[in-house]
Amino acid sequence: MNKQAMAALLDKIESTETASGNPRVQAVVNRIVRDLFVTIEEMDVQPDEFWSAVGYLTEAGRNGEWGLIAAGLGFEHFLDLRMDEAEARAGAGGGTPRTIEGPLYVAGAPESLGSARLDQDEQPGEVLFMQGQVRGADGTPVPGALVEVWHANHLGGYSFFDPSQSPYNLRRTIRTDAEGRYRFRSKVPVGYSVPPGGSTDKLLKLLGRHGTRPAHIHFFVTAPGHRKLTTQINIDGDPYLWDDFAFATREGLVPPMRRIDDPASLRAREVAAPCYEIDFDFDLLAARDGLPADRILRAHFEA
Ligand code: MBD
Ligand code: FE
Repeated sequence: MNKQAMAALLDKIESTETASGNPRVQAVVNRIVRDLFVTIEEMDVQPDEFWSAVGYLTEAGRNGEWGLIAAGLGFEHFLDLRMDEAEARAGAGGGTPRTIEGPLYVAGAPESLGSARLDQDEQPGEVLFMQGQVRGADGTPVPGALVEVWHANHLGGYSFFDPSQSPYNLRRTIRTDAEGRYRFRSKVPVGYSVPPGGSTDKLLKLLGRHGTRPAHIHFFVTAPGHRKLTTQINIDGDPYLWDDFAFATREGLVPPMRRIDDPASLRAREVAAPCYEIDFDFDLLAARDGLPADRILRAHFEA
């Protein structure tokens, strides 16, 4: 189409905005509309295609899949890379790498001091112990830090979103002890896959992609005076370890998992079959002015 006519229409649309609006929203929306006009023009998007996209976006929202789509299209990891760069520019690099929160956190998990058992439902799977220390930027332990942990079950399902599990199964909040340590007992998780036939699955299929994550465990680590850390660890050896549909696997977040099978160790842990153990410490950055917000505002469910 005629370039001047397109520019004239965009100018006309923008000229209807007034100072009673929000300048930030105006600037961002104007940019997105311009970019989409250009996409439609250059890709010669047909009306059927446009309205099919509108129908798709509507259905995806109705299905509550926008968080999944944001992860699957790489937006959430992109935001992480931008935060990393902003911190590095401000001279605040280092610490345990962050990685995406994902759409399956649920607020309000039961809290305990020092240690917790996450697997409250009777379900199959190998027993996993995980433990470590929370440390500040100077390397000193952080007592009283909150370690929020959540992960999938042996079928890749998360409680709350998977109605077959009881509320808060495999979700806990652990306050670190006087030495800054946390410890939990749970079951080795299995990788999550997007709901078959859902909006995310449909889109990924059209892109010729899979919708599977490698097995992982999510964490929020918070303590006054420190930056909130949002991260995950991966279960080493998962076939999807470096083929995550959400692009969240990072160097430094794949700790070794030890197999424990000698009878004395199993007895000491009150476990009947061979189990696994992971050691992982969290190194937090110091909170200070001039860094991007670390407590990301995002809608959360509460069971
Ligand atoms: C998950 O478990 C997850 O962590 C992400 C990011 C997306 C979908 C499912
Ligand atoms: Fe997850």
